[in-house]
Amino acid sequence: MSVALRPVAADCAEIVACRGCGGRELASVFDLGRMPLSDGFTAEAVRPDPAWPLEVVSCVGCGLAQLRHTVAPEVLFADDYPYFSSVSRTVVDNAARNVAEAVARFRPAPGALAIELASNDGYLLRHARDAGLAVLGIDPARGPVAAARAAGIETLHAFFTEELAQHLAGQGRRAALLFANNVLAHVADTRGFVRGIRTVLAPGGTAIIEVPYLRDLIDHVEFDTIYHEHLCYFSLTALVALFAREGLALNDAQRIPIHGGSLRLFVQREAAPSPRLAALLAQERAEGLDRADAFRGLAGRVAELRRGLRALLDRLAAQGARIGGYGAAAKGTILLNHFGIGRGDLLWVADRNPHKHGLFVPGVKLPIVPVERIAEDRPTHLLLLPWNHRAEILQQQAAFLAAGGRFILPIPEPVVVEG
Ligand code: JHZ
Ligand code: ZN
Repeated sequence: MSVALRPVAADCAEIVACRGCGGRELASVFDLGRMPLSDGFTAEAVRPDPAWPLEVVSCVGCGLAQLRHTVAPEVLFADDYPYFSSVSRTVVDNAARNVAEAVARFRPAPGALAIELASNDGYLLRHARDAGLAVLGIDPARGPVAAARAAGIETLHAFFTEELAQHLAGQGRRAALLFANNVLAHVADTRGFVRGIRTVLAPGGTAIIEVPYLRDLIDHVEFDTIYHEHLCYFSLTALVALFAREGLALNDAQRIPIHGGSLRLFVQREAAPSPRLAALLAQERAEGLDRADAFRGLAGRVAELRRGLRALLDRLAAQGARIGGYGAAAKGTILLNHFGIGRGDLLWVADRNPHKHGLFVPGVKLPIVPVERIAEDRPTHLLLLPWNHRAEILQQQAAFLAAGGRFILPIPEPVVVEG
């Protein structure tokens, strides 16, 4: 492990140095206090859920924003990890486009190997296989791995580490294309993970990595994407330095709308920076996104959001509204807990993922129910927690809207949407 840690509890440790550069000067920039685990859904209706410190610090040396505390990965990504990528059409469509564009641009030989780190239920590698590539998924969560295997995608049930990368490279299994979506921010050993990518990349190969973009988090007040699973909040500046330190070149980056705004990174062994990359880096410098300054004002905007949403819910309740939650997203756990929205405010949270039904949102203990309950209980309003899937969900809930139902969008400011 290349990160210096000081244990603060059995399953929680504090970093003493930056995850990216090892620098020791870490400035506190945003603090949510103690929060339950965002994906820690359980069937326990009463007993309080464990909560852990959730504080963002910014490295004075390299500008990398990161959590001060690391909850043990075995606790975060336990065997009952409930996230299945294929539940979201937006996620699957984005993956399909990503693969098609990568094949067209980098032209891997037919039958060349595509590896995906955190391959989940095979939502991306299915498309790589259909494009004529050999595929190998790697993921630590049992349920999604079983789903991927059932779909015929060879998948290793494991955390991706430098050791695993060496093992694969030793077997001659190196990737012409390596995909890693929404996983780099999740790994505690950031540098070891990047070294693993270097090891498992074939000569001439390209790693295509998607991460939520700090710029979008700040611009759209997406504070609820700050949770224990997300250890880093990346600017492009910090990413370029991170890869360079491990002998890789971040050559190109593209902004994409997924998950509230992400970066798609193109990483290779040889340096060949694109003009697009240079422009994005210059913009970060001009706007202070490469420094602790990025977070200035965020806490105030979140407090304002909280006041606005609470006032809206209270006003609606006073008018006799019956409000449900839609989508038991990880980010919803943070929004509900930080804003103190619970059983007194919402009937339940409806979700399409059957693995979450019968469980409770951590902390606030709202029950998670199938989406059919919307038609049965006929709430007047639905608070949309996965605001990132807004278009898909509004379309899917056209009948609710047509019957006079309304959605409440919490971010970047509370608004009520009618059909
Ligand atoms: P969604 C997850 O966050 C967890 P979450 C993780 N830590 C991460 O990094 C990001 O993804 C990328 C439901 N739903 O995608 C399914 C419907 O019910 O915003 C999910 O429970 N109906 C790995 O959990 C939740 O909403 C629908 O039509 O915040 C969406 O969660 C759709 C589209 C979703 O990610
Ligand atoms: Zn640093």
